Order: sequence, then C-alpha cells, then structure tokens
Amino acid sequence: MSTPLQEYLEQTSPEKLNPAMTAYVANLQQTAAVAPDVAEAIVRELGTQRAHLKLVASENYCSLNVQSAMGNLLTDKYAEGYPEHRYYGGCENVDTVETIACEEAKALFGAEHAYVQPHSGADANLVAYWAILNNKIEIPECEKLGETNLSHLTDQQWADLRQKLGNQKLMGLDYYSGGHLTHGYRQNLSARMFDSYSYTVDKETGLLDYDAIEKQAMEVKPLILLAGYSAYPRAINFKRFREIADKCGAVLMVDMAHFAGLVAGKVFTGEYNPVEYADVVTTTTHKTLRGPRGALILCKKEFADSVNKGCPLALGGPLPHVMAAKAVAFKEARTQAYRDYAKRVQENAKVLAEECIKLGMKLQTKGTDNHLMLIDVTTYGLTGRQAENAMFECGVTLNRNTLPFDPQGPWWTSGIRVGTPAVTTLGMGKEEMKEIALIIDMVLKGTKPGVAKDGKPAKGKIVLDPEVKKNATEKVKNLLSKYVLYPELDLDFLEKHFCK
Ligand code: DSN
Repeated sequence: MSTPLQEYLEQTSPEKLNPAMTAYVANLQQTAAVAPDVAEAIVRELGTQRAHLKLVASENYCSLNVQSAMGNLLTDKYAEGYPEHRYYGGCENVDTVETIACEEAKALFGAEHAYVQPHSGADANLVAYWAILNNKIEIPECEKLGETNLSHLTDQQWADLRQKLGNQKLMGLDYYSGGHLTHGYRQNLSARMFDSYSYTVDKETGLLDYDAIEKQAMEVKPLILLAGYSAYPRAINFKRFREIADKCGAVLMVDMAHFAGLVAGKVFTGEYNPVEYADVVTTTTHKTLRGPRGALILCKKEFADSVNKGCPLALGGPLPHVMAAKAVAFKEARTQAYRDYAKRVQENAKVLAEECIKLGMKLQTKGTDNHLMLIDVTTYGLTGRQAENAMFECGVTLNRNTLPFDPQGPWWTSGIRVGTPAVTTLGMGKEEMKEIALIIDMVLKGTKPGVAKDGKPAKGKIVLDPEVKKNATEKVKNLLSKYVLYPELDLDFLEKHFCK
C-alpha cells in the first residue's frame, strides 16, 4: 500500500509539484504514524480556518516558511542563558539561530538591543518588568551595599531588597480603556507585584488625554510608565509619553504587541514609533507582525544586560525552534512586500470603519488609525457575547470586548473588536471591507437577545433569524472562496488521507 506522500508524488505532474504541499504531506504522515488523531486535528484546523472569516484583531496567518522553520530538532536543545553565555554545553547552533533572530529584529525595528526568547506577550512583559526592577532598583541597591552577588547578602539585606523590589509603582492603561491584563489589572500578577495605577481614556472622546496622564503621572511618580494596548483604535504619540516619563522620572515601557507590524512596516513612524522613544518595548510576534506564536523585547543598551537575564530569571528554557521561525518572520518583515501589507492593513481598517459608520454603527473614537476598531453593539440591543456568538454562527470569528467604562464587564461586554490583519494577509482589499461591513450589520440586525428558561433575557443567548444566517453565511463563503488560505495546500487530498 502506498503512503500519502507516495500517492501525492505519483498523482502530481512534476511541474505542478508543490514543495509546501509535499512538506505538509510528509510532516502529517510522520505525525499520523504515531498520532493519527493529532494529524487529523491539524488538517481539520486548516478546514476550519479556511471556512471562517477571521476578524480577530490579534490573529493572523504566518507564512508556511515560518511554520516549517519550527518543525525540527532545535526543539530538543536546552539553552538557558543567551548567546555565548549558556548554562548548557553544545549550544553553538542555537547561538547562531538566536543571534540571527536578534540581529534581524534590531535591523527591522532600528533597536539598540533585542531579546527573542519570550514565549508569549505576558512573558515578555514579565521579563521587561524584572529587567527594569533589576536595572533601577536591584543593581543600585547592591552597589550601595558593595555586593554584587545576591547569595552573599545577609538575610536582612535580602529581605530589605525584596521589600524594595515589591513596592514599586507601575502606571499603565486601564483594562477597560483597552489596556492589557498584564498592564496592572488586579486579576494579573502585574498588579500583585507592583503598586499599580491605571490611567483611562477620556470619558467623552474615548481618546488618550496626554495632559491628564501627565497630571496623574506627576502625582503617582511611577517607576514604570507603560503605554500600549490590546484594544485602542488610535495611534499613540510616544514623543509625548517620553516627555511625561522624563518629567515624572519614570522608565518608559511600551507594549506594542498589537501594532508591532505597523511599526515594522513603517506605517507608524516618527513620534508614533515607540522604538525611538521608549526605554523598553515588548511585543508578541504573531499578531500584525505575522510571525510564529511568541514574543520579543527591544530595549536601549542601558537595559540590555538586565533583559538578557530573562531566562532563567523569569522564563523557562528558550524555544530554539520558535526562535528560528522568528528569524524567518523578521526577514520577511524587512521586505517591501511586507511594508505594502502593513499599509493595506491600516487602509483596510479605515475603509471598514468608515463603512460601518455609514451603516449607522457606533465606533469607539469614531474610527481607527491602526488595524482594529471597537463597535458598540448595544445599539443593536445586544451584548458583546451575543454579537460574538451570532457572528460565529455565520462563519465570522471575532471577539467581544469591553468598551471604556463598560457596565457589562469583561465577560459579557458591550462591544466587539474587529481587526484587519488576517483578511489583509488573504489579499482582501477595499471592496471586501465594504462587503464585510454589510455582513456585520446584517447579522447584528438579524439577531435578538435570547431568553433563559425562566423567561428573563439571557446575556449570552441569541435568536438569529434563519434567513439572515443563510444569507450571511453564503456571503462569507463567497468571499472566502476568492481568498483561499494557504492555496498551496490541497485540503481535499489532506482530508482524504488524514481524516476519518
Ligand atoms: N490576547 C491578546 C489579544 O487578543 O489582544 C492579547 O494578549
């Protein structure tokens, strides 16, 4: 009996042989030999991703080149430490890979130093926080004591130092105003290891009010002033943040996880480019940046040694195979094709926002400068949860999101967050954005809140008009049929061989 790979090679003429498909079949065949159910799930995920219009602002599709760089023996290697400074022998090839990734990241963003080990954005923020604490508190305190080796401190000296490390102030964007959990939200470690303060957007405009932030920062005097967001639809003026940080004596940290791709793609330049102004910048690598799942830290030279302590201080062993994929993604992001992509992400978001507004939707801040927008769905009589469910039933994935000062809280929410990075990767443009706005409006208009068993309104349940569902689903299908995800991959063949 021939294997799937043999069959693929036999049935495909040499000029149609596709290296990506060949590699996929070979890899799945290897996986299926041990875990056919896992191979099946991978193939089914391709089917699911192809069948849904992805408007999740924090997701994207990385290239098959990025994916293939991850599937190899680099995963077997322990490499705690950093290049040329490891706690394990035999790390020379990991050193090469990590150094390439760091150099590519530095060149891409024009940064003084890069650290590519963090496994997620939350990890990157944790490392960044401790790097700043190390640089600004621990090292000066140890210098005062004339002792650089922590193990040599007396119990009392160590207790005093820990007290100081645990009593520093962080000031970041409030979760309800679009900040991230790790920016000092009480449910997250960040609010427990820092004395945490939040600034909000302006209640009327929904915009960051730099004068108000400055006033608050002068009162709080934080060690770390943090800018960046998960759900804020506007560009941030980092020059202004730098001025505020300098005035109040804070370290300026920026979490650019959402818009790193717009920085890399030279859409956000000058005062909107955080790398020029911040001491430490963190980002994930899988959102607009379109790399593998993971994260990255950029910083000024002053913080480099402290950031390099990330593993083993806060992180487990690095993932060398993912660092290889990061290097590939950074190389891709240094091309003109990527810069064109980043520009289109922003253009598409603008068109989509304008079209939504034309259809009567209420958008947070009345529009967008970046890759995302926040739509208030209470105008449709829905919670964010209901809107998210209704869209999913029609083949659209997006996520519910709190709006500033949202009375519905983070579980139900009053809004949805919509982003253009993934659909732009598929190749969609202005006409498709108009179509997507119509689909969103059609689905939300065709959805009514459901009722619980006791007859009371249920915040998560919906009644979706079947005719609307049919129409919207067809429109989504039609749109996706023109923009196939990973067209190199023959889904029918993969399903036939790897799905029961
Ligand atoms: N979960 C990411 C987002 O969706 O914005 C942030 O970590």
